[in-house]
Amino acid sequence: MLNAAPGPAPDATEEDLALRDRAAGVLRENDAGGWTRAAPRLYPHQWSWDSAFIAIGWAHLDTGRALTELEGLFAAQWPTGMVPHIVFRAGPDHPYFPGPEWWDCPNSVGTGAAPGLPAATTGICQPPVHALAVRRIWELTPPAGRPAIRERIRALYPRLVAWHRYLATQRDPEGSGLVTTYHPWEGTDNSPRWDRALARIQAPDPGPYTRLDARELGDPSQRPADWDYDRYLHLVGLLRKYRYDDAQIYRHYPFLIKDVFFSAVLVAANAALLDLADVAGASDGDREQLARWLDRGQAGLAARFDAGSGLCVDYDVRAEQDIRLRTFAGFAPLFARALEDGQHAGQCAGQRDAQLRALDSGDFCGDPRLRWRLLPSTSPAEPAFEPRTYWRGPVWPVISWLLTEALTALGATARAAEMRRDSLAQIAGDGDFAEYYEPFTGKPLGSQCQSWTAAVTLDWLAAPR
Ligand code: 2M8
Repeated sequence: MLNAAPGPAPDATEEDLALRDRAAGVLRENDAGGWTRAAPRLYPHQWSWDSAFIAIGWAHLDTGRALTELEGLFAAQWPTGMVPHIVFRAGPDHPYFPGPEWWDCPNSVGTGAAPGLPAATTGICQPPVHALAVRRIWELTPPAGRPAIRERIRALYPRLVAWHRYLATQRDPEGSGLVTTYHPWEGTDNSPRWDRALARIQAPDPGPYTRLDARELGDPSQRPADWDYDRYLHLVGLLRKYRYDDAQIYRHYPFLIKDVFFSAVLVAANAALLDLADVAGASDGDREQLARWLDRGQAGLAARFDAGSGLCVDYDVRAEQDIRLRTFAGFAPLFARALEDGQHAGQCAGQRDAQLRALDSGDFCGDPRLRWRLLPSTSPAEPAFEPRTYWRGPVWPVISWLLTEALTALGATARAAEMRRDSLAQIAGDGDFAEYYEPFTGKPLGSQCQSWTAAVTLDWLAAPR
């Protein structure tokens, strides 16, 4: 556990306290009343994994408010158990493209979701960070607040289990322990991990559409290309055609990826739900099921580990091909935080050391050109690397946060502390809680006042330096 008490760390400096105030100010400013905009202008709605990180930030200010964030998100959960990637809550004054009409989920029959869908949503999902957030909320709840928070966690817990069940079954019909993703928007949009799979897709002209993102940022080079967007929209059209029915999608749809990063988050999240089992009064059946999913996930990641590179390898289900690229996702076994105990301990100990070596190698954090020794989203040694373009090179604080948590859990506490210090220095520098950072110059990029950046800042600041 990193931060056992709410509030700033006991050894916080004046600068830390000022940064904390600013981070809290971003969450308060983006608070839309029980839910938080992912960013004030670029992302005006409620995003799934953003909400989880945001709840971690809120937990340092008000654990009740933190839980409200997740309760609102899970109120939009689909009958299948899927937690949608966006809940469109902002209303017409806050335009976002593509909006609910592109997804047309209320007319989806395959899921049985419509017409009883509780909210306008998209029809895909994002990494399941939510259980990590609930665990943090519980850790930070002061004794006097525990009875009320416990009741609310008890009520939310079955929804979390249903969410994990959806991922472990509908998204893994092979029982491989690895989650199949359907769309680049299921986490790391224009990561080069998807390039080959997208290049195979013959996207017919999607017709005229107006992107708001590039206009909002004023610099299209920081965003996915139109080539990407044509394919993203084409894939949404296909998902609509298959009525968001997982069985149909699996049969006909062209973009199915065993995503090792997404799978790793599920492993860590299953462990978090097991940690919360007593608090939530989980049944024996749920506990056994969660332990099985955790074990299967760990085995699935171990099977995708490449000893030569020390990295974990995604798999393109349709093309039946490995996706061998040096990106942050290669550290999936670290992100899973489950390398030391359990059934696969022997196998995993070797992987842990290899991963730690790869992390600080010249391909990643050991590249001498880096402003800070922080993990870039794509290795600068990779031909696809672009230092300013979204998930193709920049450093993302939320990924750094998942990594510092993982390193701490795995006992690499000195490296975790260094990464936390560097991340805080990065955020405290230029800019205003940027979405992502140029790895060589440290320049803030993307949206400013990004909620999840402020949220992880609050969490980092609560840990002793
Ligand atoms: C980014 O994705 C959205 C689409 O979902 C976009 O580019 O418009 C990604 O970084 C995603 O992971 C994140 O959840 C979202 C909101 O921060 O923005």
